[in-house]
Amino acid sequence: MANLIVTDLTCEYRTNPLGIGVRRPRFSWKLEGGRRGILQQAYRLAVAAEDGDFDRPIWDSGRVESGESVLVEYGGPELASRTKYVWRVKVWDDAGREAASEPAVFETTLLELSEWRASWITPAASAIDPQTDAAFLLRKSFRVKGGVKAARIYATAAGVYELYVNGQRVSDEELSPGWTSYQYRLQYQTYDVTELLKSGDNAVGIHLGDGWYRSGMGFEQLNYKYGDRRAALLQLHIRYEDGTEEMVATDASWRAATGPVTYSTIYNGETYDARLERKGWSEAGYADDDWAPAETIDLPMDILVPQENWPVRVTETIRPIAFFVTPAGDKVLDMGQNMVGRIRFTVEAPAGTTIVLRHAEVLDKDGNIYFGNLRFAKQTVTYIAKGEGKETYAPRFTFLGFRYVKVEGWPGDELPLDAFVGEVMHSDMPRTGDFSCSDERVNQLQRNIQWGQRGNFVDVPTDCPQRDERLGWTGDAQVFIATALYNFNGGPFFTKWLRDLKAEQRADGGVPFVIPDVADGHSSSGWGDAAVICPWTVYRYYGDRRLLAEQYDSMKAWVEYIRAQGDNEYMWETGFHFGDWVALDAKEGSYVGATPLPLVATAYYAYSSRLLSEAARVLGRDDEAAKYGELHARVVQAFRDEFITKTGRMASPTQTAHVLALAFDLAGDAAPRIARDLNDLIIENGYHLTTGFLGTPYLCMVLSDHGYHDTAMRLLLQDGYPGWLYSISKGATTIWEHWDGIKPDGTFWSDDMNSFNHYAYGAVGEWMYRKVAGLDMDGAVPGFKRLHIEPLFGAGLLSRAKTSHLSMYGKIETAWSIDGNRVQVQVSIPANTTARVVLRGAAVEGLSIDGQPVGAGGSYPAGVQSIAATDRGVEAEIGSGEYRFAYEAVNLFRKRYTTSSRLLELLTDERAERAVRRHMPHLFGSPSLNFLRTSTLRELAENGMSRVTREMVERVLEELAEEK
Ligand code: RAM
Repeated sequence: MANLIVTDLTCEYRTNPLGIGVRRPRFSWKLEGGRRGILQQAYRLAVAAEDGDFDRPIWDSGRVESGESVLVEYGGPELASRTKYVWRVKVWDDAGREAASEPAVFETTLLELSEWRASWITPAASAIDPQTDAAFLLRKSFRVKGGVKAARIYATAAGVYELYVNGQRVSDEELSPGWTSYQYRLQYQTYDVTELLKSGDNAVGIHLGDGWYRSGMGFEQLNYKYGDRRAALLQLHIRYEDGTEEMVATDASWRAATGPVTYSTIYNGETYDARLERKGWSEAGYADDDWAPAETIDLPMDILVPQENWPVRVTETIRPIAFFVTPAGDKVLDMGQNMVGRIRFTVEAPAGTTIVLRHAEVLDKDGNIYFGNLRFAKQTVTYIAKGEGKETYAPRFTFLGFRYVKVEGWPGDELPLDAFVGEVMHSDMPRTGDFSCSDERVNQLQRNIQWGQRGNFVDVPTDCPQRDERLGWTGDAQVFIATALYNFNGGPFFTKWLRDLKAEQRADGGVPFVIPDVADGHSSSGWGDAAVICPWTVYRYYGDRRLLAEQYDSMKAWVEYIRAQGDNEYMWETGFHFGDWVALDAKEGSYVGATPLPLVATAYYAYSSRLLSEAARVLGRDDEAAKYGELHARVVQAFRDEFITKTGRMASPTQTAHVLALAFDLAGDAAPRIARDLNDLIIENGYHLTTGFLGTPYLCMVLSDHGYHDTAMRLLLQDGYPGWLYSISKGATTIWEHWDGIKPDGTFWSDDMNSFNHYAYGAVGEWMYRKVAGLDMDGAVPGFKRLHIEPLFGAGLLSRAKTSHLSMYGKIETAWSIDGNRVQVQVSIPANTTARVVLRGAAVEGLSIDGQPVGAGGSYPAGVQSIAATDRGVEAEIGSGEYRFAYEAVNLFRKRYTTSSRLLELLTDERAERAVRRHMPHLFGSPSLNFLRTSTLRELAENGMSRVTREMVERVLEELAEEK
């Protein structure tokens, strides 16, 4: 038997992190090794001082009988500030094997605010106009004696900054300090600069741009600014071998100037005049006599928090795939991908040559580059060459959303492709998910979802990355979070954002539309619910109880806010709501879908009160669990009384009304009928959806959950308008804001709100993982400790699907393939987890595992605890390891209606088709149903059809029989 290994040690989600600011950090590790069914029996955690002397540990948990291996809290004496610790873990598994990890480290940051000695500084107003558009340079020289043991910089800015020591960039982190609700919280960063210091003269430099702080943020040109004056704050701590320490901090002795960046904002881009570069400005010995003095400025210190989110980085570079000249005569580069980040280019040009890059997402139907949807955002980068040979440049204080770049002023007629490179920027979250299947269009959809996530996870979960908006829309975040967390590890990302949400929540519990709040509006149903849904989802995916506990009051305040609205405590019928935003059933000229707002609002009210009650239960607040459980039950009752008829139909005929009632379990006994009605609605609409932001995320999920997975699959694979694959047929490489962003005739939906990189509809990704590929977690246990694997196959429309998710326990994989009735399901289950595998259409006889037949009642292969027949197929309980199941499926693709096959027969003959045309003319004539060509009818007949159609078809069949 191979050895047990304990590996992948992380502290607060990170590997060997610097800058840990929590007092009780949490540790996670993974087990691996050599046999199936591994469960951790016990662990022993130890934390030692920097010297790694575990004989004299700072904390030793002793052997703890526990299966916990994720986010296990430090339990030792108080940790010291700015201190490195070494930790390790030993584990025992259920077979009595033991394993000890390699040591890992974490380092605390400034744990007390009082440790901040630095002052906020900015160029002296008397010398440099504080309102100048130009970025500032701030510098300071200092001496270092020999023998530096360690040196750290703690720094932040009101603005965005880049940090240099002795002429070198200190870090590859971009757009620091990121965007938070600056009035309440501002992240500072920790950098290890030990290697950059030298004995003797040194210098530190800060390049300071406007960023989110002063750029002017907010849609419709709100141009909200946090403050007028940019400033920087920095503290460098040098620790010498001899035990002494020195500190360099921002104060009035620093020197200030403006530099080559003459303009930069988030929406508009950056202007860089290379002739204004100050060569060597962050090096020792640079003559800064003609620089201005810095002055201190009074900005708050109590808003400082250590970096919480993954930093933004360039995570990938891509080359343009083409250069072309448009019909309008513009020189344009095609990056081949709608991306977010920037272009870096290298040029040789005479001094003063001005090169202008204008960034856009799409071409119009004539092939010209289209800027209309950017609204007021200029997304323009201007570079003025210094004329000293090869010059390389990329903007620093902005990011752009684009696939096409119009280049003006480039020397020469052609744009040489190798002079340009696209740098993709976003929060550098570890990628945790993959999905692929036999339909390449769906694979493109998955790529588009992931690109959409990357482009809109630039420190804040935004609606879009290109126009004058790029805001942390709460509704978009809540619909997408479940998909997001399959794709990338979003623990730290959402921790930071939710703390901002909590900080900006109103006293009455109302939640701003966007977080950070720069938009002046609050508390729409489906948007404010992010306060509840997001912390709950993070808890579900990572078992992060601490975040749930932290956010609990915010969750509760939101539910209480709803309760206080209007006269009816159990419904939400008042106020402004975005509703089923941009749904296709919206009235002409409106963005708000046809689903009644009180229905939407009450549905979300029910859902949020249920999650709140569950959160209370998890946190051991039993009274509140009961209280909100009761509230939930009453809201559900009110919903039923108002929105479901006595005979069990939805009173509102929209797809989204049906979807929400089912998704949030509001329908009770009426659920089967409502699900069937929804299925009918979809089929009668020719397998097209009409749903918007709130209905779409759950549409396929509720169909699959209520026995209509085939319909869900047909919706997914619909490549006509509207549907997910429609945009792909139009060449999309990201998810669009509107189903008809580009219409079938090539024209645009409209200029005023038409993003081509909006992740909301990418929320279908969760269903692809959970239902199509079958990689899901058990409802009762958080963090993927207990897995539920149940691929639904679906009408033979795909022949295979494959997915993986890197959970906190390790990598989960599922893969299935179908050939005729022959089904193969392969799974890989990480150590210290267990899984229930449901094999649809399988029988115990005829099932094999790893090529070995499983006899009824026989003994099971290693790792398999039980195998049982159910009405769905076979259920196997397994432990960790890799397994290959194979079987002949029975009844997998059952025909739903017997009339279908008869109709199909009839339709093969012309006489019958004529009869159908005669008896069901509306199927062919009516505009709403004109999709129903005979071929469609035949397809319906083959794959099950709606109630209405079925009844009519039956009538036709009867009459045909009589004619005979
Ligand atoms: C727009 C954005 C965003 C949406 C709001 C309601 O500004 O498209 O995605 O959440 O409207």
